[in-house]
Amino acid sequence: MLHKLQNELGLDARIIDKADGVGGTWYWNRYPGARSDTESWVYCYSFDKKLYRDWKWSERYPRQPEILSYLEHVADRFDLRKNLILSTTVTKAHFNEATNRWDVETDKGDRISAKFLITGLGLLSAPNKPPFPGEEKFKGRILQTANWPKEPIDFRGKRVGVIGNGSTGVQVVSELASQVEHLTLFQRTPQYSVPAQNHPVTPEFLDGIADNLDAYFDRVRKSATVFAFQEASVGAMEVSAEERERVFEKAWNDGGGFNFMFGTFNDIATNRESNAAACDFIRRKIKAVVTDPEKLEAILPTDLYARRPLCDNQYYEAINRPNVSVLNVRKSPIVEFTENGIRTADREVELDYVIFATGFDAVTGNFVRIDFQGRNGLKMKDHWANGPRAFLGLSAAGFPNMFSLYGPPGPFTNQPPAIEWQANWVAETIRNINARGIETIEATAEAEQAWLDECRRIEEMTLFHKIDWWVSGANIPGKAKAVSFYMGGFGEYMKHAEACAASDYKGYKLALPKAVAA
Ligand code: NA7
Repeated sequence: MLHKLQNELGLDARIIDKADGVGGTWYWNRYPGARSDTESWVYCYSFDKKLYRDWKWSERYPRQPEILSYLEHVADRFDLRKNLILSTTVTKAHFNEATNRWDVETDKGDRISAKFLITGLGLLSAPNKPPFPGEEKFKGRILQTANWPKEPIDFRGKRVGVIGNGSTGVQVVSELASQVEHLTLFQRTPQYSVPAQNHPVTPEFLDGIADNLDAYFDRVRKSATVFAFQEASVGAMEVSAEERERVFEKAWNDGGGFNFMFGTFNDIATNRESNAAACDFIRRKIKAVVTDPEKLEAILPTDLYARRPLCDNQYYEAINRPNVSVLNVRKSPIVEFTENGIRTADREVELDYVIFATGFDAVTGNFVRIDFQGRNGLKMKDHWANGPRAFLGLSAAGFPNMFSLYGPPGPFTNQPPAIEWQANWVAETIRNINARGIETIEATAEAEQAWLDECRRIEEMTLFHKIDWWVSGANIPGKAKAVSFYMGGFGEYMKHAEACAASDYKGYKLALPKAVAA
């Protein structure tokens, strides 16, 4: 976004970030095992052919340091650092109706006046750390995956507890199990995970994509989920049981969580019977690896397969190791931290480290932590008290000249190519607005409501809606159950946003300066 504004539109633009470097998610999440589970060659920018050709990813699923180096490289390459304000937190951003500008304040005392305010706050960036009694007594060290220290930690010979087994917990457990003396997983809800099947990638393979970059990314963006794999067009119940088994087996061997959910059949996330077939397949695979009956009982999922699909590097093999224990904390909850470890309802576990992999106050978390105020004193946290609402996920009614990249309720996809597309859309909108001397662009309440209704209509057709998890806000006690995403696929999302721009921004109100309008 900054590249577009600074280098293409020639605007005076700044990024403010609380971290002391670029990278966002990949700055903060430095935990052992952290890596993308999207193919590297679509987990990157596509706007610059030379950049795409020059950067050679080493693996199918790159590790956190490699992704962070890429983002640092991009910041240097496009001369972005001169407009970064780092180690700085935005505390307040109020729309000033007298000047039609945003007045932004930071914890460092900056006062910035801006015509446009664009957020890139991340949907999974406000960490959730549930409080447990007695943490202050614990003599070991408490760590949080989403706020991991920069210095390396040697876990060899240590007793490590991990709380949480989502994408993050699965990566931590898989990475640390063979290093530590003993690892205890404090697990609430077992999940379905399939192999990642990570492998090195060759420069020739990446060059092949670079040779047809526009066509390749055009196909990727026109898909529903914006991944590299071919999405399925057939339902699981439309084929024979033998064919279903063959397709699942192939996806298992090809690897990738999203591939397993969306590349096998087109109704795993919408049809209960198809979903049950996928669950049955994965459960059989888990049973073939986890031989200890007690661990198997703890780790075997029974819910719908309708959360963010996970993939792993030998996770179930790690669980099966003799130095790994799994405790079911739904049955026997964590009562407190003690001097020496964690006490659950039925035992005390001695630990040197406790790692919280307990997820995020997702989707709206960072929006409600900043004092955003639109017209008539409207606070974002009040506007969104019952869940996020914003036309196209980009613009909330009452918040003029504000755009949220990958804001809610927006696309549910592999993010980088989708965000890049939105950044282009926002840049073109700003170019248009400025060229015409328009002072404000503001989503109407009707367009915002219609978009939310459409998001709800689609989400209710999916099984994702039947589960209590971060997508619905249910992982945070007291948070309103909400519709957070547009689940109609990115291809359809682009059509909505393109139609909006082509109709001179139907769904937005455009206002000329008062003097001109009069
Ligand atoms: P997730 O997927 O929200 O997982 C958080 C995990 O932490 C999950 O297993 C939770 O269990 C568990 N949790 C949360 N609170 C508690 C308490 N109080 N006690 C025990 N266990 C708890 O977060 P991730 O970071 O793994 O992944 C989030 C996204 O980041 C992911 O989709 C990727 O896109 C990147 P629960 O399932 O709620 O029972």
